[in-house]
Amino acid sequence: MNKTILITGATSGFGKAIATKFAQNGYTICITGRREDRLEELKKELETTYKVKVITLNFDIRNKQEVISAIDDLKKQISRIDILVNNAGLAAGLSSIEDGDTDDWDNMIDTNVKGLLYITRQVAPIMKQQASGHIFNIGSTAAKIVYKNGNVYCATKFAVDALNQAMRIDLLSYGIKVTGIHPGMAETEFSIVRFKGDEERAKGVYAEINPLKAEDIADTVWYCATLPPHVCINDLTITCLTQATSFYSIKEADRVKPE
Ligand code: NDP
Ligand code: 8X3
Repeated sequence: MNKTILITGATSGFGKAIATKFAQNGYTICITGRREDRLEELKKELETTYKVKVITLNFDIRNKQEVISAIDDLKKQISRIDILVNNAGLAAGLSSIEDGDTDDWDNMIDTNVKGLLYITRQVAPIMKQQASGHIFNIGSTAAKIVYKNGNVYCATKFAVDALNQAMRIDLLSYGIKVTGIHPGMAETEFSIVRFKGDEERAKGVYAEINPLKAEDIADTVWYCATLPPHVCINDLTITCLTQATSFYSIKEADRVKPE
């Protein structure tokens, strides 16, 4: 049976890599994001290269009505959703709490927490009716340990971690797997967004650590999604070799290399 995956925030980074990985493996791909041109470009690329069906859903996840309409539209085009990847999210700014920009706070809370909830509220009933499905929630190492100036971003990811645990309990009776994936530093557009387009500053975050790549996260999601039906990975933290937690990391050059 042809399987379907819905990935939020697939116009770049993890979401795009996950869409590509599952397209390579024959899934019907549903991708969301605000940048319509990027959605259309990815659809064309995946359909041409992998001969799979790709459905684009162009909306802002912070807008509840847009989320409801998009999933209603999607239901007219597909008969089931096997996997939901709650990936869309961002960090905006990096400031001490007394200096924080409250618009940035609203943006992070509305996207990372409320957006994830809006989508899940529409998709979970479909999986419940199927009595099967797999929800991935993309948290972060910042969901486990808070770091300096990360305050509100970390709080949104702690919320994702809590919701991941809660969803697994609520959906336990319906054969729905719920998996939290918690990546450490990965070079995507994440830091460019966090630093409001300052590409030099963003590059500096990853310059000396040999960071994770988006494809590493796609491979991890694929691994979790292809385990036997009775096995559910609840929670998985993944970092590059030079990072231990959201707090401790070293430079690649300082790592002791084998003789
Ligand atoms: P990117 O910036 O590369 O991708 C973010 C994606 O989220 C884009 O596709 C973007 O699409 C989408 N998005 C953001 N805001 C909205 C919105 N309001 N409505 C709809 N879509 C939105 O970053 P990553 O791939 O790195 O980030 C993906 C997830 O991984 C995020 O939740 C992030 O917090 C998390 N993460 C990232 C880490 C990293 O180091 N990179 C580490 C740990 C977790 P568009 O702009 O087109 O709407
Ligand atoms: C993204 C990882 O450490 O840049 O969640 O906040 S970090």
